[in-house]
Amino acid sequence: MKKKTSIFSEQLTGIKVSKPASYAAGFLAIKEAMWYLNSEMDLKRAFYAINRMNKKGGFDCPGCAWPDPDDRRSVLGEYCENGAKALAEEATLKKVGEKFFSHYSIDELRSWSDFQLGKSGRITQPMLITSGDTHYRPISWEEAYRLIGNQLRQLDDPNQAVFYTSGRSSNEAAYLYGLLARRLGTNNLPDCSNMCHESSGVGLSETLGIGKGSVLQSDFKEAEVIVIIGQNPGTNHPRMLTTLQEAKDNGAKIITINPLEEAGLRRFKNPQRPQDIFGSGTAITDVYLRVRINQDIPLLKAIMKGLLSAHLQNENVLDTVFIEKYTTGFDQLKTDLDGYDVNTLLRQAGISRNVLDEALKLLIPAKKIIICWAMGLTQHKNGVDNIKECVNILLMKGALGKRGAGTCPVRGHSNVQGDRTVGINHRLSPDMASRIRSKYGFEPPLEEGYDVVRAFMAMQAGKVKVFTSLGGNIIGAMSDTEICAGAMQQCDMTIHISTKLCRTHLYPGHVGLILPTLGRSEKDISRQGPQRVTVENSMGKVHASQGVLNPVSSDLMSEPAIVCGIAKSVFPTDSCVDWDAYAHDYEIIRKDISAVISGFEQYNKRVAGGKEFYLPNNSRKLDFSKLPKGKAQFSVCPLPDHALEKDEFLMMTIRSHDQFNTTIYGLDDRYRGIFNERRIVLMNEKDLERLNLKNLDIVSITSSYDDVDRSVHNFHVVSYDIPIGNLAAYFPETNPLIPLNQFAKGSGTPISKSIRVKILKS
Ligand SMILES: Nc1nc2c(c(=O)[nH]1)N[C@H]1C(S)=C(S)[C@@H](COP(=O)(O)OP(=O)(O)OC[C@H]3O[C@@H](n4cnc5c(=O)[nH]c(N)nc54)[C@H](O)[C@@H]3O)O[C@H]1N2
Ligand SMILES: Nc1nc2c(c(=O)[nH]1)N[C@H]1C(S)=C(S)[C@@H](COP(=O)(O)OP(=O)(O)OC[C@H]3O[C@@H](n4cnc5c(=O)[nH]c(N)nc54)[C@H](O)[C@@H]3O)O[C@H]1N2
Ligand code: SF4
Ligand SMILES: [Mo]
Repeated sequence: MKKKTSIFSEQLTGIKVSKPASYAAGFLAIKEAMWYLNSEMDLKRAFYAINRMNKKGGFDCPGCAWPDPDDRRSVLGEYCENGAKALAEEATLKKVGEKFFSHYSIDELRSWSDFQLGKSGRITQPMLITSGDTHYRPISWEEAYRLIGNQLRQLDDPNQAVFYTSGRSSNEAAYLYGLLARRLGTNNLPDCSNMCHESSGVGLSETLGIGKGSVLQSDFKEAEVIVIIGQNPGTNHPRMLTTLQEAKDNGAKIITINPLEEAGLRRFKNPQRPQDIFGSGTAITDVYLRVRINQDIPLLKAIMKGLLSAHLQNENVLDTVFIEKYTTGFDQLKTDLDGYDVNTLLRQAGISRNVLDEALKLLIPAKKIIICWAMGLTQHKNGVDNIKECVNILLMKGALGKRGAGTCPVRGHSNVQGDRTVGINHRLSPDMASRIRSKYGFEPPLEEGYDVVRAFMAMQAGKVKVFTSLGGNIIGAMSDTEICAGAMQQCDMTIHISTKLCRTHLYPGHVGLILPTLGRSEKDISRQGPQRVTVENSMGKVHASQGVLNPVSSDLMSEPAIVCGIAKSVFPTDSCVDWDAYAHDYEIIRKDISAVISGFEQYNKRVAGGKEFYLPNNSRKLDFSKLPKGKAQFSVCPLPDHALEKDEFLMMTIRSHDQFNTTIYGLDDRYRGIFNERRIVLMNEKDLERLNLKNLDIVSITSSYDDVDRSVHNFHVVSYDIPIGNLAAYFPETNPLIPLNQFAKGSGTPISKSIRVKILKS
């Protein structure tokens, strides 16, 4: 058996543990936010920026995609602890320039942890490295574009180029980037969605005809029951807790489905409510279903069986009028459910009958139900089916297309949804293809391009010559870290448009370029004057974002300008696209988006003067005319089966409270009671005993797929309240355990939440 080991630093940092927290936020959240801001910049700069974040006329938080309130903005500030950390990380005054790169070789930097890499500071000028070099060195923008142009013009086939996007770009930059790829002739546009909510996109599109959620933030105020499944909002979408608190004030009940009892889902002390700071706050969850990892399908089936049998006794439980009018496939679903025994389903899910009954007691009378979910559902082999089961429940109850009800996939990166809407997709829709054709007069490629997994498989096979990334840290974020890093080094050229140093920069192709760009919080002033960009939040609302800080370096370019610079290096005189005009005046970009992307009519006017608008959403209006039978689809999904060996566990890779994906803000995971260490694996006490391990022992974690062992070493095992047979550890450190060919059926999302592993004492 071949053994693979990790390329991440395996150094331990000195763990401390305490009891997990019993609530989220509170006064400590304010203190932490201030501490982080102060550690990266002076308080004057910090206050100036944070008071303009998420405000009309200011800039959009570079953290998650949770929406700002529709109606009012709090005078105390519209941000959370983790939004402040995101700002601190971006607006830091620490810099990595020529001196830094001439001092540290890439070999040396590879031995650094992601925490150390990220904390080194903002990249201030374009950098170049070529085969055989030990260090990055500065290069001018002109020279960088010249190299890129030569390389891209030389390709035998445009499909030898890949254009990756992370979800922090603006609509304007993302639109141009997609246009550039298509102008070249490729749909190779993988993006972070492929590792994230792709399963939601596929599951929702197949059942409801749109890959986005249906609810608005205001729906939470009217919901009777909110289900939160596979999501940890206290850390990853902290202001969602305010929305949930308001929902509870209005009488909503909350059912949580999660293997871990996350602090934010237990209780919330709103830092903006004095009575919460000094009092006990709001209990969030009413019924907590501690499901075993990836056993949501048996649990959801048990819930559906419960609803069906309640309906037999009282005909008001299911919305039969809705089912008849708007859906298809209900009879097949009923027949399928008849084949399962509730007790067997519950045993598989690890849930007791009593707790199921408590959840049913809330769901049976409810007419207005919202289901919220995130990575706990999408990053499994059956990620798409997980989403379809949630849709089944909503359709049975007619909980769609009315106030207080619907689907709520909670998006990750702040503009990941917008990037997709404006064309970052490895599939080009016929509608957009024909609009590109008529707007620009060139023929866009129609064949499907690579998603992230396929891009790396193609790279491994030597089929990719140029890899470009618009943000992100693909080597840190992807599965099979070593394989992917090796594959990327085989490219002729890698081009990374980035704000900060990350692991991806350390595995360049034969020619490696880093092109430094402005962050959201920074002023973007082109020769036409100050520019604004636009973004779309998790609920389909589009609004403007304008930076307020002076850029950390005068040598930074905006993302739209860089994309145009690359385009002009390939097409110096382009008769189809006026890249020069786009680079300097984003109103022109938006005007053309109006013509190419449906839903953006009169774009400039609709975002002028702080205005915002919602994009069309067919599932909100119960219009399923684009689906095969013109109706929403019920689905029949099989049960998951992991066929674990006796000494194997199922492991989920999750986020600590002090990280944003591969950006490590700090080494604590306060709510889970873990401090100063990221190399940990959470394990049930009974499993510790069974393996003869003591709390905090050092272990290795190994996965075995297709006869290949992949191992990571030096992890503290931490005794934790997690289901027996399940483990949890942080990503990215555990990404080397996930084989590239293990991904969700139908969506290609790596199986980051259900990896089969063994634990060995070191
Ligand atoms: N501060 C901060 N904010 C972020 C991010 C960040 O890293 N840091 N990342 C952003 C991004 S890109 C995204 S996609 C989102 C991610 O937001 P989340 O999806 O909330 O993030 P994860 O930490 O991956 O947590 C998933 C949750 O799912 C649970 N879970 C895991 N497996 C299962 C399962 O099989 N079934 C069920 N029911 N639950 C399960 C875990 O216990 C955990 O509570 O957050 C965004 N916001
Ligand atoms: N095992 C495991 N793996 C996972 C996940 C998991 O739960 N488990 N989650 C997956 C998910 S949900 C996601 S979304 C992906 C995330 O994958 P990515 O989006 O690729 O990763 P990030 O860590 O968010 O990217 C951070 C980098 O983006 C750059 N950056 C930051 N701001 C900007 C900006 O404004 N402009 C530009 N150009 N660059 C910027 C910085 O250089 C920074 O280092 O990871 C996935 N990987
Ligand atoms: S909830 Fe998300 S978008 Fe809002 S301030 Fe916090 S991190 Fe930023
Ligand atoms: Mo994500």
